[in-house]
Amino acid sequence: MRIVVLTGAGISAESGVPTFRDDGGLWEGHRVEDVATPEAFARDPLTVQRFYDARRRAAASARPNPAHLALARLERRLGDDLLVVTQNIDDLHEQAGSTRVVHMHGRLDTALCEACGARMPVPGDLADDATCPVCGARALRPDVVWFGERPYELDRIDLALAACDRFVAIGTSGAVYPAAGFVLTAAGFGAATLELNLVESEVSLLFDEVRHGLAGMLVPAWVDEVLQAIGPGTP
Ligand code: BJW
Repeated sequence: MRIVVLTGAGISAESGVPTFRDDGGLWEGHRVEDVATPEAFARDPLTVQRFYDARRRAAASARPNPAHLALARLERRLGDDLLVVTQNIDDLHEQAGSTRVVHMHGRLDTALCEACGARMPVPGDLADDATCPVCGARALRPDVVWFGERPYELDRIDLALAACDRFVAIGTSGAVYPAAGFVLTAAGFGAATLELNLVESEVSLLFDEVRHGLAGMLVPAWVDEVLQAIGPGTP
C-alpha cells in the first residue's frame, strides 16, 4: 500500500510550535505579507531575518509529539511506500525518526545565498549579516518558500501523488496552494483520501473521509488501523 501524507502546522501545534492562521497563531504578531514574500524581504530584511531567527530559536527546543512518532512508526513498516510531504519548516518529523520527508516550503535549519544560490546549514542568527561561505556575499536568507516562489520538489511530489493508494492530510488549513490541491490530484489518480484536523479546513469537502480531533490522538489511531490492515507480513 502506497501512502502520501501531507502535514501542516497543526501537526506541530501540540509540540508548542504556533500555527499560522488559528487564534494565537504566528501571524497574530506579524502580518503574513510583512514577512512571507520576497518583496517584504527586499523592503525590510532585518525584520524578516529577526522573525525567522526567533522561530529558529523557539523550534530548537520543540520535540516531536505522538503524531510525528506514529508517522515514523508507519515508515518503519512501509519503507519507500510512505512519503511524508510537509509544509512545515521545523525538523520534528526527522527528530521522530522519519527519513522520507519532503520539505516543500523549505527548512529553518538551512540558509540560502541569494547571490550564488548555495544552500548551507544556518551559521547562526541571519540578522547578524552572516557571510556566505561559498561566495563571500552578505546575502544569506532563510531557506524557506515565500508566496510567489516555487515550492521544492514538486516533480517528486506529483509522481508520488499519482502512484499512491491513500492520501492523508494532517493539520493543514487548505489555504495555501499548490499543497491545498494535492487532494484533487491524488483523488484524480484513484487514491482514497482522508483529512485529519481539529476542525473543518477550506478543502474538507474534497476528501472521502474527514476526522476531527487533535493530531496527537487521531494520527496514532489511524496508523494503528493501517498497520492492522496490512498485517505483519510484506508491506
Ligand atoms: C490542528 C491542530 C491540532 C491546529 N491537531 N489539527 C489564488 C488562488 C490560488 C492560488 C493562489 C492565488 N493567488 C496566489 C496563489 C498562490 C499562492 C497561494 O496559495 N496563495 C493563497 C493565499 C491563495 N501560493 C504560492 O505562492 C506558492 N507558490 C506557488 O504557487 O508557486 C507557483 C508555482 C506552483 C506550482 C508550480 C510552479 C509554480 C508558495 C506558497 C508558500 C507558502 N509559504 C508559507 C511560509 C513558509 C515559511 C514559513 O514557515 O514561514 O508556508 S505561508 C504558510 O502557510 C506556510 C505554511 O506551510 C502554509 C500553510 O499553512 P498550514 O500548514 O496549513 O497552517 P495553518 O495555520 O493555515 O493551518 C493549521 C491547521 O491545523 C488548521 O486547519 C487547524 O485547524 C489545524 N490544527 N492544531 C490537528 N492539534
